[in-house]
Formats: sequence, C-alpha cells, structure tokens
Amino acid sequence: TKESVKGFLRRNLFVLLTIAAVALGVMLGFALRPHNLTLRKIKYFAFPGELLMRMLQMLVLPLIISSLVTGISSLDSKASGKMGMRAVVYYMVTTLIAVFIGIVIVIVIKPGKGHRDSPVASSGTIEPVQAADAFLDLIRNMFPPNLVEACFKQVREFTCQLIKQLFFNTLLVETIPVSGSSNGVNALGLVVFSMCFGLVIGSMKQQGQALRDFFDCLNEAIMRLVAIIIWYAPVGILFLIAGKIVEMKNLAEVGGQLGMYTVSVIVGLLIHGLFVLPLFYFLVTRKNPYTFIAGLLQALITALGTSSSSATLPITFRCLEENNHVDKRVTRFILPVGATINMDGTALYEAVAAIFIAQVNDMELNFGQILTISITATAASIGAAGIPQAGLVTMVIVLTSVGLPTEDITLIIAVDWFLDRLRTTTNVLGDSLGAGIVEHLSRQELQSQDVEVGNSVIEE
Ligand code: DAS
Repeated sequence: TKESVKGFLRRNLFVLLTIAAVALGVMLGFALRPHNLTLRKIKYFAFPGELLMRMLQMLVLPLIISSLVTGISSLDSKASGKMGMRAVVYYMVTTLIAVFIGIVIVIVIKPGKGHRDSPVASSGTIEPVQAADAFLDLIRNMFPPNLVEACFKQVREFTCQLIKQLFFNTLLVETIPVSGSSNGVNALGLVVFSMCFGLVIGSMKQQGQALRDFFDCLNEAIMRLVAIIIWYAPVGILFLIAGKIVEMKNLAEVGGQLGMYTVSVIVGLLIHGLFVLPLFYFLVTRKNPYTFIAGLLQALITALGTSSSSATLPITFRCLEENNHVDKRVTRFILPVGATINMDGTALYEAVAAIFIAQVNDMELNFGQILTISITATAASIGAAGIPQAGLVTMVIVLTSVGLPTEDITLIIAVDWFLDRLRTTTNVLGDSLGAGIVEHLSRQELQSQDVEVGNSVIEE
C-alpha cells in the first residue's frame, strides 16, 4: 500500500541512494573512458570522492578513542575481559577459515599454472579430473617424508618473521592517515592505549565520572557529524567509483592468468562473506543473518567505494546501532578493535595471492610452506591497516616467509584496486557480524550491568 511503500523508502533511503550512486558511478566511469582523460583531469574529476574519504578519515581518530574509552569504561573489567576474549576467538577462527577457503580454491583453480612467459591464456574451465588431482596433490603434499623437519624449520622461520613483523614493524608501521599529517597514526597503538585508558577510568568509579561523561559526549558528537556526512556519502561514492573506472588499465590486459586469479579471489570472498560468516552468525545467535546484513548495506557499499575499513568505521557504527540495534557498549568496544585487527578478506586474499605467485614461478609448495602461508597471511591481516591497498603492503610478510620473490607483487597490482574493494567489504562484514555475535554471547553480562546501573539509579 502507499503507506508501506513510503515507510520502506524512508527506512532505506540512504541505501537506495548509495546503490543508485554506485550504478551511476560505473556508468559515468565507462562513459568517460573513451575520452582518455589525463591523470590530472581524473584527479579533479574524482575530487568529490576524495572529499568523502577525507571527511570520514577526519572522524576516525576521535571516533576510535571516544568509542573505545566510553565502551570499555562503561563495562566492569570482568565483562570487558570476557567480551574481548570472545571477540578475539571469533576473529582468529573466522580469519583462519577464510585463509583455508582461499588456499583450497587457489590450489583447485590453479590460476598461476602455465609458465610466466607464456601468453596469459589459461585453461579457464576446470576439468573434474584436474580438480580431483589438485586435491590429491594437496593431501599428498601434506605428508612429505621430512614432515617433522619441515614443520620445525617452517615454524622456526615463521616465529622469527612474526616477532620481527608484528612487534617491530607492524606496530610501528600500521597507520591511519590523518588529514594533513604525512605519516599517519599507529592504529594498533591507539587501540591499545584507548583500551587501557578506558579500563583505568572505568575502575575510578565516581572519580572518573567526569571523564566518562566527556568521552561519552565526544562520541555522541562524532556520531552526529556522521549523521550529516552520510547525506554526502552517495555523491562521494559515485565519484570514487567513476574515477577509478576511468583510471583503470585496459580490461583486455587483464586476461588469462590474472583473470583466473581474480576469479579465485572473488569466489573465495563470496563463499566466506555470503555463506561461512552468515552460517557462523546463525549457529551462534539462531537469527537470520541476511536480515542483519541487510541493515549493513550502507556500510558495505561505503567499504566498496572507499576500500578502507577505517574510513567506513563511522558508517559501520551507525548501521549497527541505528539499523541493527546492537548494544552501544558492544559496538564501541568491538568495532574499533575489529576494524584494526580483524580482516578476513585480507587474509584470504594474501593466501591466494602468495600461492598464485608460487604457481606462476612453478614452485611446488609443501605442507609446511602452506602452513606457514596460512599463519603469516593471518598475521599480515592483523598487521594491515584499514586503509586502501594495505593488504598489498603486508603481503611482503607472506611472500618472504616462504621465499617467494616479493617483486612479483607487481603481477597482481593491475587488479588490486578492484579486489581491495571486495576484501575491504568482507572485512567490514566480518567485523559487523562479529559485533552481533559478541553481543549475543555477552547478553548476560550486559543485562547484569543494566540491573546494576538500574539499582544505583534507584539508590540515588
Ligand atoms: N583496504 C584494506 C581495508 O581497509 C584491506 C586491504 O587492503 O587488504 O580493510
């Protein structure tokens, strides 16, 4: 009826506007391609998109600090400890599943097979026999004669690699761009500080009330700024997508091996994003995951447009709290941490890319090396910042860990601008479903917290 149509349009106005913006952006991009605009003209043309990125990035730092400090200080340390543990277990399990999916797909499809100097033509279709052989190869490779030695050697190398990368490089390298400053801010360090600070003022009871109120008010103010910026988001996304389409290389160059590699990543991300993560959500909460995902569409499309999970964070907050009504004490704690260290799409992508590069180099990987790729891809995704093409940067960790030539990253750069968008969307989806799952698992702590707050109000 007329009322229900009006209600539907009002509730989904932003999403419809943003979907229309993506469609318009794609059409505008392809309409402008034949004009061969110079890079300078493309930069000017895409400026409205850059404006959106900067507006969102401007909010990320105060949002991470205010949401984490408010979220953690509003929980007692026991509750936040349990919540944090549930979140970390969810992050580790889903990221390792994503890596496993990526490895199986790239071993079955074998996009890198065929020599480097051959034209990029590839088989394209996978014969059933080939697929079975690939699986048998995988199982056979799992038990090479020197398995124990291989494992010890790989684990030893990997441990050194991880310590070097995570504690000396990534913690210092992972940055969020702060408009105007050149080197950005160390996101992981900021998250750790905000969590510690939140725990401390949470333990200060009445004495810390003024600070808790300050950060609560700061968080509220930031979310009101997001409510204004969200009106501009469709325009920004339109120009971000159109600008990228005008700029991208000729599609014909992306044929054969690279085409099959792109297909491998897309298939992996779709399986993980549309089936594995929703199944995980359903098994834990017994609720329809696709209804939950429908409430996230605005954030998922913003991730697709910006290819930055940090820049999308303000919109992810708004979708989870306004559309899916997830408890703010959960979103404020879980989202900033998830956007920084939980990147299923990136982990899957780095595992696929590393094995693709091994195939292009005709390098047979044994079980120990595949295990190392699984662990370093997970570590690299933790270390990747939520900014465009961060996954390409931390890919060096994965390639180095199994002795692959890091210069071969150039093989996959041509399609990375597109795959980055898809893996960022998967990252945001994983963070958001994680918030829903942690809220469900923590409802007892949250309710007892409400009762305590209720009682203290009655006492007052
Ligand atoms: N673009 C990164 C993000 O924002 C992901 C990546 O580069 O892998 O999540």
